[in-house]
Amino acid sequence: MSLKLYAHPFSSYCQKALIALYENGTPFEYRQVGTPEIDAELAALWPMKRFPVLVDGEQVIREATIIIEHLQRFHPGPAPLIPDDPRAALEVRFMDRFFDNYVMTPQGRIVFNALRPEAHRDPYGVDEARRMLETSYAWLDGVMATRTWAAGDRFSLADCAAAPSLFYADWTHAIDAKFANVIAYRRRLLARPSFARCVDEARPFRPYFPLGAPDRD
Ligand SMILES: N[C@@H](CCC(=O)N[C@@H](CS)C(=O)NCC(=O)O)C(=O)O
Repeated sequence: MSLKLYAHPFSSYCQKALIALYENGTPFEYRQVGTPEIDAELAALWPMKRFPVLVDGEQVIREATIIIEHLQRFHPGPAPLIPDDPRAALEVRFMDRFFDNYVMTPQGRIVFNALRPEAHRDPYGVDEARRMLETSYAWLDGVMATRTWAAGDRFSLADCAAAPSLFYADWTHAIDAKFANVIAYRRRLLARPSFARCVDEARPFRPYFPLGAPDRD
């Protein structure tokens, strides 16, 4: 097997890449981080020690978005996640950036703050992150009023980013009932078999969620 993925089932960015692999039934070897041996392999591949990292023969691909771009170009399957049409592709890439920068990032800020020693916590930063999530939910609610998937009618790279972002963001800073389109979209994502599989694979790790995982998906 030529593809190896360094990942962990509970990691949002790993789920993003896994959705793309599962959508296309792409075979790969799962190198699950969290053991000294695999962590050392990851550190040798990417000193940032962030995951997912994909190894394709001699090539090392870092960053979930680039992994999905790589898979589409070099290991295409039945479910293309970036459209051929350049305008449609830009919308997909824009929405992918939206979810990473304005949902996943503030969500992570709140979670990482909870992991800090008490004396180094940053309540001002957490407030800022919560305000950004509120702005993101409100903007996205308007966008999703007319869309099934993040960039239109077809499931794409943007939905790979959206699924774990909204999943964990709702746990971290609940999506208010007034954002009914976002809530309905999150439900559609949970029902998508590729993401449902990620959620199931991550269930055993829920006790490790730093803010305390709610008793629901
Ligand atoms: N920008 C990276 C983010 C990757 C990332 O932050 N991954 C987290 C797991 S969700 C990680 O590696 N955490 C380990 C750490 O922070 O030490 C991507 O898009 O792949």
